[in-house]
Amino acid sequence: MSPVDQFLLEHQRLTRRFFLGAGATGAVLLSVLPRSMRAGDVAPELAESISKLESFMTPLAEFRDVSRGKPVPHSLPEEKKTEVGLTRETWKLEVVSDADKNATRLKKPMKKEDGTALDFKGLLQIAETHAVKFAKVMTCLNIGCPLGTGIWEGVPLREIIWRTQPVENLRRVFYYGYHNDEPSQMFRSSLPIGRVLEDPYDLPPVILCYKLNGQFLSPERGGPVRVVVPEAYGFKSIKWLSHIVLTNFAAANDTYIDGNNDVDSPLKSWAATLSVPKEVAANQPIPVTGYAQVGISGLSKVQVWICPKDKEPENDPNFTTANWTDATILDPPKSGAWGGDLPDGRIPANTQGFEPDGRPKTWPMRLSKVHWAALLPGLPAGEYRLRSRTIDEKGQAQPMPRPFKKSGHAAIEQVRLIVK
Ligand SMILES: Nc1nc2c(c(=O)[nH]1)N[C@H]1C(S)=C(S)[C@@H](COP(=O)(O)O)O[C@H]1N2
Ligand SMILES: [Mo]
Repeated sequence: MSPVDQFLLEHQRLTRRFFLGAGATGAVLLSVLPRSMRAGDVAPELAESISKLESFMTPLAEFRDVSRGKPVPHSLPEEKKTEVGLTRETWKLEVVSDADKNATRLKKPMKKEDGTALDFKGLLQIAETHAVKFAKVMTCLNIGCPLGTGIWEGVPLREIIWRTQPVENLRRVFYYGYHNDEPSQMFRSSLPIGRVLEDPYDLPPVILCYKLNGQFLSPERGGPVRVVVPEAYGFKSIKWLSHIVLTNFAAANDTYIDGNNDVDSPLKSWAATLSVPKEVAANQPIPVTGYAQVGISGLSKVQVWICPKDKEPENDPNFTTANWTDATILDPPKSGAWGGDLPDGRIPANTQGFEPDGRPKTWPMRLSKVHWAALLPGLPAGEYRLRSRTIDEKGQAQPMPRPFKKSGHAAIEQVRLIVK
């Protein structure tokens, strides 16, 4: 028997004793793995679950789609796409100011009518000297689970804005994409100009994105060109981009405001399970895996807690007094194992946040989705609730510090577990 298995067995006995002695509310969780797991160190039950985990980067065909429109623009036939500028050959971007009397003054707006709109070739020319790429998880503010993690490549939006030579009265950037020329279908978003011109807190820039995981952006992902806002929920990352309006209006006018959403909310940290056995035998260790979105405040821990059904602590809706135990956050993938259809499974050169050899500079990497695992000790027969939560780098436990649903999912997940 390996030392880890021995350790496990011992703790199982101890934990069971603790559980029986402490009564039904006693927490019985135990994490047995060192923070950094090496092959051979992992209990076989857990090793199997870990080997079945999804790759860190999402294969292009597995990204989930959140697109509005009747019809959704990416479903248009090829001739129509060509006609309306949804191909790389015909794409055009207008950058103008609005018609307000205190309108932003631009010396060189980019307009279709006078032939100054930006085309795809022009964008790639700017990319030759200004392209950036960074890893990011795309998450819808209104849907619980992330849509996909990838390396998004593009030109910083400010490069385009500076080329219009704005002079004064510029406080906000509005932007929208192709919407079947139907005003009611317009899906728009906005940012304060400051966020576009400067990157706070070491964030990557807001980009006009034309590649995902090294390949030109597909129509479904918003190609030819979409905006990608690194720290934001998906609704800020407008697809099929066609117009940028520079304005002196100071307030947001995002389409998502209409859904009662908090449109100034950056990504939150939170955890969920991926594999939990539905039913397990009594006194058998229980392998569990999951993921965590690493929000703006980072991730210091993922914790798990298993509780007999209906034995949750009273008057403690966030279970802060429960006996949470640390799960193991998995190490970054080895070079060659990043997935996501990246050539050779490697991180491309010059990706922000990564060393030249492809190792991430920090871990768990902010604005991405990482994986975790835990081996729960065996339990007596009964029905249980398994929960997981994140603790961010400031020590704040999920769902705090921002528990409200309309600023993005943060609720603590609960999963049913039957021990027979
Ligand atoms: N033009 C346009 N952009 C859009 C949308 C849309 O419906 N139309 N949906 C937004 C929303 S709500 C989300 S969550 C993301 C989803 O990106 P994805 O479809 O690439 O996963 O795109 C955003 N960009
Ligand atoms: Mo969304």
